[in-house]
Amino acid sequence: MAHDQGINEAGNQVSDLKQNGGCNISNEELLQELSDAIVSCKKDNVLAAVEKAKGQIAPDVIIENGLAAGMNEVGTLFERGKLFLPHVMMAADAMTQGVNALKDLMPESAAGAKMGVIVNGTVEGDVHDIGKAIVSTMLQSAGFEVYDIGRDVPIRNFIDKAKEVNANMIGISALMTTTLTGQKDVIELLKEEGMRENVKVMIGGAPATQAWADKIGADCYAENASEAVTKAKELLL
Ligand code: B12
Repeated sequence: MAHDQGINEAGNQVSDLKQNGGCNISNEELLQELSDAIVSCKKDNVLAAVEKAKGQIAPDVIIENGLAAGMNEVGTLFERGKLFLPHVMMAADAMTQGVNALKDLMPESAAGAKMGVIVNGTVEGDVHDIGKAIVSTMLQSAGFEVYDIGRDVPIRNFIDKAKEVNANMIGISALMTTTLTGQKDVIELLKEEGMRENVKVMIGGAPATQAWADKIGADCYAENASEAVTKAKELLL
């Protein structure tokens, strides 16, 4: 079964590293190992790969080009029927733990409030929060003050939280075509509340696109967390 193959591949890679003492391993190989570890759906493989890579590769690159790349592969295997929901849940849990193991290396900037206040969450009806959490972490380490309001968040809560913390921007994640309209609903409610002029909106998530952002009147769309940081800086600084 493909799933077992994945586990074996990642397991072998971990033991290869041990054999050569972790020396002379290229960044490319380490990133591949991180990705394979996610595909193995095993937390221990992921944590071992993160431990190995973190002395050599920047945490944001480990996350985007290693772990997230593996998660995308998991998505593809899931779509092809080669992995099943329990595997995806295990991979998601391993991914979250891998990202958590890197958080200490991404210190919060003291600049926070000066750079801008951002409320970030995943829309109502949608429990996917791995990508959104990565975006929050990267925005925070770039110096923004970030309020991550979680997943499956009612539309009204985005607005209430933005009011409460006087936010300059709202980030809205949606991972399913069926929940994408939640991004539009947040913008509509912002308008109704007379807040649209003062609060920028950034959208993201796999089914979101620039064309969708234009259609619903979002200020920007970002494809990944690094781009989210670049675009937030462009809009808020
Ligand atoms: C992991 C996963 C899960 C996990 C989620 C765990 C968690 N805590 O998040 C679990 C197992 C719980 C799950 C459940 C379900 N899932 Co699911 N899941 C996935 C999977 C495989 C990967 C998503 C992921 O984490 N990717 C890795 C991260 C790093 O990438 P990302 O989320 O895209 O985030 C990046 C960018 O998009 C961007 N970004 C993300 N958010 C934001 C926000 C802002 C503001 C910005 C600027 C950028 C940004 O930056 C991030 C970092 O680079 C996808 C497949 C896929 N290809 O996406 C399916 C997928 C999203 N799931 C799907 C489905 C259908 C479901 C379920 C309904 C179960 C089912 N019956 O199959 C339930 C949903 C229940 C619900 N109501 O929400 C479908 C959605 C189809 C659709 N309608 O569009 C997908 C596409 C799989 C598929 N092809 O069928 N899932």
